[in-house]
Amino acid sequence: MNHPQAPVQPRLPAAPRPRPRRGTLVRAAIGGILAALAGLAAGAVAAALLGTGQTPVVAIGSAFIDRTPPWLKDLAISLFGTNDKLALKTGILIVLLAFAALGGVLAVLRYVAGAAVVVVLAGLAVIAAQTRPDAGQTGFVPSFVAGVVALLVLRLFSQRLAGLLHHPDDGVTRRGFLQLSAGVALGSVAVGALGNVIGGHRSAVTDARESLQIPVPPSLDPPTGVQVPGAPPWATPNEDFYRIDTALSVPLIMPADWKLRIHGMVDREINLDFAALLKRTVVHKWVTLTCVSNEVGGDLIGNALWSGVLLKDLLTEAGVSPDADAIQSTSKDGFTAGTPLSTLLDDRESMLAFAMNGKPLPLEHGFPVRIVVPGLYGYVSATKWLAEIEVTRFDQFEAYWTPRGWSERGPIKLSSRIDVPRSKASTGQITVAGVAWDQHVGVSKVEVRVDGGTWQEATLAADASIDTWRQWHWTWDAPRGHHVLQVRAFDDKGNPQIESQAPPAPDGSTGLHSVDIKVG
Ligand SMILES: Nc1nc2c(c(=O)[nH]1)N[C@H]1C(S)=C(S)[C@@H](COP(=O)(O)O)O[C@H]1N2
Ligand SMILES: [Mo]
Repeated sequence: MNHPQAPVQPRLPAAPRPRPRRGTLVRAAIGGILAALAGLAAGAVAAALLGTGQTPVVAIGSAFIDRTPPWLKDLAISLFGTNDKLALKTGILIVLLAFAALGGVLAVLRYVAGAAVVVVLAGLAVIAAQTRPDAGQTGFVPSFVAGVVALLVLRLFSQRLAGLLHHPDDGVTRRGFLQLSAGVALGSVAVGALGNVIGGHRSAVTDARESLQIPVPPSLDPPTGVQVPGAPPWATPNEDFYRIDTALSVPLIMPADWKLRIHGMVDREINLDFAALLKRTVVHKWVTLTCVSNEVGGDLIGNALWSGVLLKDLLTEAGVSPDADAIQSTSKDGFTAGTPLSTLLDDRESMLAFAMNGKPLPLEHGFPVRIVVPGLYGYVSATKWLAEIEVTRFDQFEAYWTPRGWSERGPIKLSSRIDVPRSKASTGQITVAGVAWDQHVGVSKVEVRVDGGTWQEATLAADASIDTWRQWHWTWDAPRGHHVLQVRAFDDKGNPQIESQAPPAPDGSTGLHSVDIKVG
């Protein structure tokens, strides 16, 4: 018997993989390069807007410099002299673009393959940026933005060019490629130019800051402070100082352009420029700044030596109306704070500060002039990039955070924090240490307890003034196992800090800082 005839399957030869023509590959490589340039331009704008110098090329370059052996550095300097940095950047750019060209070619054959090249390059830049000591929280953003933009543009190119694989002579696709290339090139130039303008302005302000001559404090040495390994120092270095503000990009103000107007309920309006400010009597004072958003145990707090001019002197000169009870201070970027006049006129030395730890204010911390008021949270007092002070009444205005759910007044609350240990310790005698603060009130005692046991008195470091935080330490004979350490502070009158837990809003967190320690 015959088997029923199986239907004949015509055996087609495998479809010939289109062999890309050289012209198509060249276009693909150009597409890859243009995608990378578009990404780099976007990254430059992001870096300029964020006020970090961390463009993707700079990030990679810096990481490279950190890892360069000395002999290679010497060789580079002997080859390129003072142009060694430019040479490095050019070199990095060439290597990046070479890989981008490869990515472009791969993307036409298979988009994911090309995309992978972009992801690896951008990923390296992100890692490089984020491992810089000055990365902050946003250091990675420009490289990330660059990667995303490059991926999108690469996708456009690969879609356009895929057609040419099959129909190499398709004129429409070729024209499409040309149009896309021209568009991306023009767009990148425009965006890159924008980044340059913003970045250029920033470097002009940075240069002005670096060449400023300001009255220096007699000493930068902290008047107090014990350094326990692992705990933050008593004096917070500028680059470690927490930063909180609503500014998406750092306001850039040339000292020569800075002006302050003090007006409102005063007898005489005062207009000050930076030179006039520096000619006045300058005070230098250690003050611990705290953010109202600081959670119990949090790190939105820092201590610095501020140099500036007393607000009391300026306001007295202006002649404040007896009916006024507040100032509304306004920054260059429109942020406002409402501060009780009493805290500016009493003896706490509230100031218009122009220097932080002996250096002109860093751009992020309010360059060229900000307010510092001991004892008040930053949101009701510490206006950075200061532009205007209006003497007024609290019933006449609402400052920035008040309609947003935060209290009109913001005196700092008594609080304390454990800095070491935070999670692990070895058995035996160990040092438990931290800080306690109640600015312009003062801390008189700190106590520690283990596993809810009896409170034991810690040793306080010498008192600098009531306007700074106070370090404390306590020796613990730590037994093996899991233990809970807690701290509480007392103010100058012997009142303990509030133990009940409250979140930061509306006027500052309360509760005791507890840490779980694994001893062993
Ligand atoms: N111009 C301006 N100043 C500002 C703010 C702001 O958003 N904009 N935030 C305030 C808040 S909430 C705090 S806690 C302090 C933080 O100062 P720092 O960033 O120098 O630590 O600045 C204050 N000054
Ligand atoms: Mo804040």
